[in-house]
Amino acid sequence: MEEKQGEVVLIGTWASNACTRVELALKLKGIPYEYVEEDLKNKSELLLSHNPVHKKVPVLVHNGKSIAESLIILEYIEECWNTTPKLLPEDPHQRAKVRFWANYYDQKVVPIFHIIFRAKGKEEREKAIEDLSQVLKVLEEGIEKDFPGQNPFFNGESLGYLGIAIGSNGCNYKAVHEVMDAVLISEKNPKFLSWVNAMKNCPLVEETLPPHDKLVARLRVYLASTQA
Ligand SMILES: N[C@@H](CCC(=O)N[C@@H](CS)C(=O)NCC(=O)O)C(=O)O
Repeated sequence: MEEKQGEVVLIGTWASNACTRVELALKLKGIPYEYVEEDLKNKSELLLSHNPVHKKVPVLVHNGKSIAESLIILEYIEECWNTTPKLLPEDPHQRAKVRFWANYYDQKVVPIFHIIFRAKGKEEREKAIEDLSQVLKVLEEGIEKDFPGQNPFFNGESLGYLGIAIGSNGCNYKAVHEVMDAVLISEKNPKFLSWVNAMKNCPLVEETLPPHDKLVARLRVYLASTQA
């Protein structure tokens, strides 16, 4: 693919939560972009040249310059297109807090989903599901404490940085339940459930998340590969 100056290109793959984040931010800000679907089993020269360190998607290429890592890309978008809707709150302490919880989600929550997929046997899986509930409880309590009486997932009417960071992954929970034939996120985490359900109802999120059935099929392939 030939890169043209002045254009925004997203190198991604449809099933990736990290890529959904970037698409949500670009769409929210109304930034036109070209989407290039990457085959992760046969990585392109385009991807390898733009993300030689991690060799992962998403990569945003803006005016020929590449930015990798989804949360860093969100910050880049916010800084470059400093228009409304804003992804981050105005107050520096609130900004730090939403970054903190987005980072917590990536460090603590996301890895447990992978552990659940890779678990060998019922006992190992149940232990991981319990661990997931515990880390989500910490998230629920922390967010309630840091943002009393507020909804930090939205900036006013519009989805914000934390909503994008968590919703891109958490909103797919029903597909994960279907594939695992188990309830991973239950009423043990009622706030988390209500947060992601509210985000799922947001039309932009609905149109940007991978289609449920297509995602279920992809996750079944992933599960089969971990159990082989
Ligand atoms: N921390 C990265 C994670 C990116 C990531 O894991 N990308 C996956 C797709 S979801 C990937 O490109 N995997 C290819 C590989 O691991 O070789 C981010 O947030 O952008």
